[in-house]
Amino acid sequence: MKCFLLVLACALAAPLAVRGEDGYRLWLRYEPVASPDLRRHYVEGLTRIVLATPTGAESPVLAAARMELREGLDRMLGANPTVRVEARAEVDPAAGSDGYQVTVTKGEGGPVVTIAAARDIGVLYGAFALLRHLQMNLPLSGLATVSAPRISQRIMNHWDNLNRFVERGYAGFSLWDWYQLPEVRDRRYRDYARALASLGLNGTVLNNVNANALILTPDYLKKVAALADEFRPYGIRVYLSARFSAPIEIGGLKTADPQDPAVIAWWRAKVEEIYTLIPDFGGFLVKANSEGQPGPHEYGRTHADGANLFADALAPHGGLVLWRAFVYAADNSLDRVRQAYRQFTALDGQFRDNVLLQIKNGPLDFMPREPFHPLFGAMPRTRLAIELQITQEYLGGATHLAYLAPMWKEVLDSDTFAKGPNSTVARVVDGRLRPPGPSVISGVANTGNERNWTGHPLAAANWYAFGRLAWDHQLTSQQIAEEWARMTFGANPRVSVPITRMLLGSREIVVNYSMPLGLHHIMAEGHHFGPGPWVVAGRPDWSSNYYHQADERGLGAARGPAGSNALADYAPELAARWGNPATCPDELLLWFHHLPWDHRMRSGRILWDELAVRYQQGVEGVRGLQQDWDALLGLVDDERFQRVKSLLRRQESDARDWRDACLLYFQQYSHRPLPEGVESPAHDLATYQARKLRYAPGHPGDY
Ligand code: GCW
Repeated sequence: MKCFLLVLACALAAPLAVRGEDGYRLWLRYEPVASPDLRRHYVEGLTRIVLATPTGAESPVLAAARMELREGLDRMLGANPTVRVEARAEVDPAAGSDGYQVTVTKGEGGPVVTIAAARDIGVLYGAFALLRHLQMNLPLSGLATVSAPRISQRIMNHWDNLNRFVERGYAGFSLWDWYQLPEVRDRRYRDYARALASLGLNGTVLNNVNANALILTPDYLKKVAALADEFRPYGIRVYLSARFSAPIEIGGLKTADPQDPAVIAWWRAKVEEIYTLIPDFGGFLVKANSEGQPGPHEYGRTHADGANLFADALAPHGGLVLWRAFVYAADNSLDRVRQAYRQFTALDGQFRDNVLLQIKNGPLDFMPREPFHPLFGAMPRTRLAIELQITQEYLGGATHLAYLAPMWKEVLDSDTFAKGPNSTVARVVDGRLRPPGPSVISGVANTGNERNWTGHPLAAANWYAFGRLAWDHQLTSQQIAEEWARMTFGANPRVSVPITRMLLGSREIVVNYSMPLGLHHIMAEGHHFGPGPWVVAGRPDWSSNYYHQADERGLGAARGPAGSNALADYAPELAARWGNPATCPDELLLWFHHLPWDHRMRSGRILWDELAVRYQQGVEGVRGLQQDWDALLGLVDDERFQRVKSLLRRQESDARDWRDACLLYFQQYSHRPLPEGVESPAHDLATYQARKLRYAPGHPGDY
C-alpha cells in the first residue's frame, strides 16, 4: 500500500515536476487566465455567445467554431457559456464574404456577444479572434470589431515530397503520412487545420512544386481527398502542385504539348476526376521550365499557353492556376534577376482570368534582403500573387532565430510606382491595382512532424506572422510579434515585451552577419546553410561571384546601365533613386552597385570598414539576443528556455563563422586590415573553405 501510494504520488507529481511546454499547441494554448479579476471580467461578459449567419443553419464549420469556443473558454476561464446558432440577415458590409462582425449587446439576462458573418467560415474566424483577444488578456470593451481579409486566397505551400522529405524543411518530415492515408487520419491533420483557420488561412498546396506526377494517380487522389475532408470544417481548400509532363508519365501519352488535343482532354478528365473526389478543390500550382522542371517550352509554347491549358480545365469548377514566375535558365546570358521579368512582361494580358502569376518577393530567391520583384510593377493586365518563404532556407533554417514579418512588410509596403505613388506591392497583390477577381498570397511552409511543428520554438512566429499578414497586410510587425509572444508565452509583459523585442531585431541581425549591405547569394552550396562566398558551382548563376563580383577594385553587383541594367526593370523614380550610390539605401547598395573598397559610406567609413563593422554588428546582435533570453530564466518554462538557449549559442557560433569566412574571403581583394572593434577571425580562410556540412536538413541532394 505504501508503495502504491508512493507510485501514485510520483505519477501525480512527475508531470508537474518536469512540466514543460513542448510547443505542440502553438499559439492556441488557452492557458487559464492568471488574474482573478480579469477572469471574473471575462466570465461575466461572456455568458451568452451567438453565432449568426444569414440562414442560421448548422454546419461542420459552425460545429468547429462552437467546439473551439467551448474548449478555449473552458480552459481559460473554467466557464461554459451558452453558444447558440441564430439566423441573422444583417452583417456589417465591411465584413465582406469571409470576414466577421463581433458585437456586444445588452440582453435580458446579461450581455450577449454575437459573432455574425455572411458565411459560416467568417463565424469561425470571429471565434478565433475572440479567443485571441482573451489570450492577450485584453478587456472586453475592445471586443466589438469588424474584420475582413484583404486577400481572398491565403495559402500555405508545402514543398513536401511523397516520401515525406520536405525540400527546404527543417522541422522533421512531412506532416502528411501518405503511406497510411487514406485510412489512418492523424489527429494532427485536424490540429493543422485549426492552426490555419485561427489565422484566417484558407488554402494549402500539399506537395512540392518540384512535383511528382504520382500525386495525380487515383490512389493518391484518394489520400488527398482524405486530407481535404479533414480540413474542410476549417474552411481550407486543398491545392496540388501539378507536374507538367504528367500526361506522359502517368497518362501514357507521348507528349505534354499544351495544344495537343489528347493532352487537353487528359487534363480535363483528370480535373473532372479530382472534383468528383474533392468538390472544393482549389486548383494547381505549377513550376515549369525552371530548375529542371518540364514545361511548355519543350513544345515551343509559352508560359501563357501552359498556364491556360490548366486554366481551361479548371475554370468550369471554379479552380485556380498558380503559375510560378520563378523561372531562370543557366544558358541565358541575361542577369538572372532580369530573366523572369523579360519573359513574363511579354505575356501580360495573355493569361486566363483564373490564372495568377505567383511571384517570389524578390527577383532572385528569398535572400535575407532583396528589393521587391519588378514584375509587381510591370504586368497591369495580369493577376499577380506573392510567394513568401516562411521556411528559413537562407536565414539559418530552424537553427537560427529570424522573425520574418519585417522582411515581408518591407516588400509589401514597397512602392512600385506602377500607377503613380502609393502603388505598393500589397495593393497590387490584394487586387486594388489590377483586374478584379481572386487574389492570392502564398507562404512556403516551415512545418514538419517535429512535436512543436516548426523546430525552433520561436519559428512558429513566422507561420503566425504569415497568416496574420495574409489576412491584413496593414498590421505591423510589432503588433503581430506581440500577439504571438503573448499567446505563446503568456500575457506577462516581463516575458512578452522582451520576446517581442528579440523577434523584431532578429532578421536584421541575420542580414548583418550573413549578407549585409545588399550582398546576396554568397551562401554555401546545396544546403545553403552558412557562408560560401567562394562557391564556384557547375553553372555561373549558382556561383557566388556572379553576385558579389568582388575584385581588386571593389565589391557588389553592377546592375546599372554599365552593368546588367536590372535597374531599368523598375519605375524611373526607383531607377533614379537606386541608380545613384548617394541616394541608394545602404541596405541595397551592393545589390545594385559595384563600388570601390574605399567608397565613402553614409556612416563616414569606407566600404570595406563598413562591411566589416556590419558583420561584427551581426555577431554582437546575436549576443544581445542571448542576453535578452538569459534574462527570461525562470519566467519561461524550462523546456523551451533550454532549447532556445542552446539554439542561440549555436547561432552565435554560426554568426562568427559567417563573419570570419566572408571577411577573410573579401580581404583577399580589399587588402585592408580589419577596422577597430572587429574581432580577428578564429581560423584561416582555407579552414572555412574546407568545411563540409553533411546531411544538412532540407537539402534534396542529401536524400
Ligand atoms: O530557393 C530555391 C530552392 C529550391 C526550390 C526553388 C523553387 C522547390 O533552393 O529548393 O525548389 O527555389 O522555389 O522552386
